[in-house]
Amino acid sequence: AQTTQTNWGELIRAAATNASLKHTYWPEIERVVAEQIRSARMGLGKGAWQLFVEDGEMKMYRREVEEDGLVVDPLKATHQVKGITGRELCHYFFYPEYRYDWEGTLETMNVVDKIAEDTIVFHQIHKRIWPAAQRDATFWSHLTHVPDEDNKSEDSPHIWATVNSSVELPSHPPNGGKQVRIYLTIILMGQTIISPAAKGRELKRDDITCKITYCAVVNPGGWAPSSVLRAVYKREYPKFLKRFTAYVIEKTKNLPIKL
Ligand code: 6CM
Repeated sequence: AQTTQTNWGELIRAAATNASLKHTYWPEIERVVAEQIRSARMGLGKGAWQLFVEDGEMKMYRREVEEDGLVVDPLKATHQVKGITGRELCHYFFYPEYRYDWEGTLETMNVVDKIAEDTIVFHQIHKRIWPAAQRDATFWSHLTHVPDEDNKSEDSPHIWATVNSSVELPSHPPNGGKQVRIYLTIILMGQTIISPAAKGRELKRDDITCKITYCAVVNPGGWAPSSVLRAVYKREYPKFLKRFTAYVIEKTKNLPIKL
């Protein structure tokens, strides 16, 4: 039995900026981010996860779940990529200036509120997928880092994470336009592993590997045929994770390593 339980809330608070801590969203951000980190770190656990994509180091699992006839299958993906850090991974996922470069499902992205350097509120319109109606989403996004429990030495890099979670915005009511509002909770987490061979000398990109966990639960908000939705996810999630990680490798290859 586990005797000590990590207080993720405390660790997330320690990493947060003052502007985030003071915002009315903070209690929710802390709760959702803690819950997402806890479950991303848990691995596959006992749930009925089925492997539906395997491509090199990348593995994607889903649980088939429907709510009110809508597919809301939770997704859990793991991947390992050489040459980048968890911090770099989450940097390019979080900051809006890079999003159009890698997000293939995007029609438009707007920053509704930059609450702080580590918390941003977005409105996104996604590309229409035939035969369903177009979707949009409003969500806060929070960038954080916590000490690595598997590697407790003082100088070991932190685990970095970006969490996106839907929020209602009076300025952007759901189903106001021609889009159907989707609801999402997503975490992208990166743990940096440093090769023991690098000890005592300057670190090179060849010495580092990023262990990635990506979990997503997306409620499509309104009717969409289950088979089409599952086919879209099976195509789009692997495409996203491959394209995005290749993008981070390309962006960072000539930059100093940011642990
Ligand atoms: O996590 C990803 N992207 C983030 C930044 O954009 C953010 C976005 C999440 C939206 C994910 C939903 C996209 C699916 C839109 C189409 C829905 C169509 C329904 C009708 C089909 C019949 O967290 C990467 C997201 C990768 C998406 C596969």
